[in-house]
Amino acid sequence: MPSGIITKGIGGFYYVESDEGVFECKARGIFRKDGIIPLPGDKVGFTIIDKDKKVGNIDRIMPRFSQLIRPSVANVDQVIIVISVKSPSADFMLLDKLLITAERKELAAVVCINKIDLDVDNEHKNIMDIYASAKYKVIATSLKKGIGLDSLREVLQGKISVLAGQSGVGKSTIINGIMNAGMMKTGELSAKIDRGKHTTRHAELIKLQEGGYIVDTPGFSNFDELEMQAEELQYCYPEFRDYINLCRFTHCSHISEPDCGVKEALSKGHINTGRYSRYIQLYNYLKQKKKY
Ligand SMILES: Nc1nc2c(ncn2[C@@H]2O[C@H](COP(=O)(O)OP(=O)(O)OP(=O)(O)O)[C@@H](O)[C@H]2O)c(=O)[nH]1
Ligand SMILES: [Mg+2]
Ligand SMILES: [Zn+2]
Repeated sequence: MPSGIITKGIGGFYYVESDEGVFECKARGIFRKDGIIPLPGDKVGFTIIDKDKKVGNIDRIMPRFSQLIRPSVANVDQVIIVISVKSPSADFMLLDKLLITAERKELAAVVCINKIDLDVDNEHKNIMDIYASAKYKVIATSLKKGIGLDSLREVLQGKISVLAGQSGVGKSTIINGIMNAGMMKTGELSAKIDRGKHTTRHAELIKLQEGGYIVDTPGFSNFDELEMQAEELQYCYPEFRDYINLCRFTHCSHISEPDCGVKEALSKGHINTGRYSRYIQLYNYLKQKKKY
């Protein structure tokens, strides 16, 4: 049975990319009965109905190793969280919330600081240090100047990646830039239409030349509420992990308890104060939310 990967689904049709080309497939009723709806990113087995017209039928969906709800994509390997230093200025709370969500879903996360051409004060160096010390991979890019595209391409290669982040930071521009890299001259933004507008309702896997797929998402200023126990939040901070077992109390919240390993690390500068203060804000928010 030929196999492939669903790149998009529209109106009951699924586009399956395989060694023999892209097939327009329907999914047999059994999926509906089982409550499984095929998703972009699904690895599938399919039957060829018409080889010339490239029409087929999906018979099997391979087990998923991950599934995102928004966007609805299966088998995502990593999230690339895009921020910009200026226009719009970086929303660190949104960035941290997206990183926490990635941790909760056990997805790898990469921070991409875009528009560094506007960053006259070199603020991005500082942001890079903060998130690198929080154990994240950080890339600085300027699509306008064509900076950082090689690092980005290296990170994306062979993986299914989702781009996320605030509206206007340059997610769609990054995808267009990666797609036209060969044709795009330095200092010239791609004139291609905004893909984001087309992916608002239907997530689409965009194939990369060097292997792998990328999924655009429309930006948001309001993030989904975090859904977890306040006590679990600490485990979503990779830079806390080395210090949590040094706390005197097993159930230390790392806020007001004495002999706290995390606060000790904070005072020595091993943990960033901004990250830590947003941790407290989110912790209090989650505690408070539970009462209602
Ligand atoms: N100066 C500068 N502008 C950029 C850069 N990258 C993108 N832009 C511009 O930023 C604006 C927003 O870019 P988009 O790619 O539409 O942003 P987006 O993140 O997809 O936004 P949403 O789809 O609303 O979530 C556009 O006018 C881009 O030309 C960059 O590196 N430098
Ligand atoms: Mg967009
Ligand atoms: Zn502690």
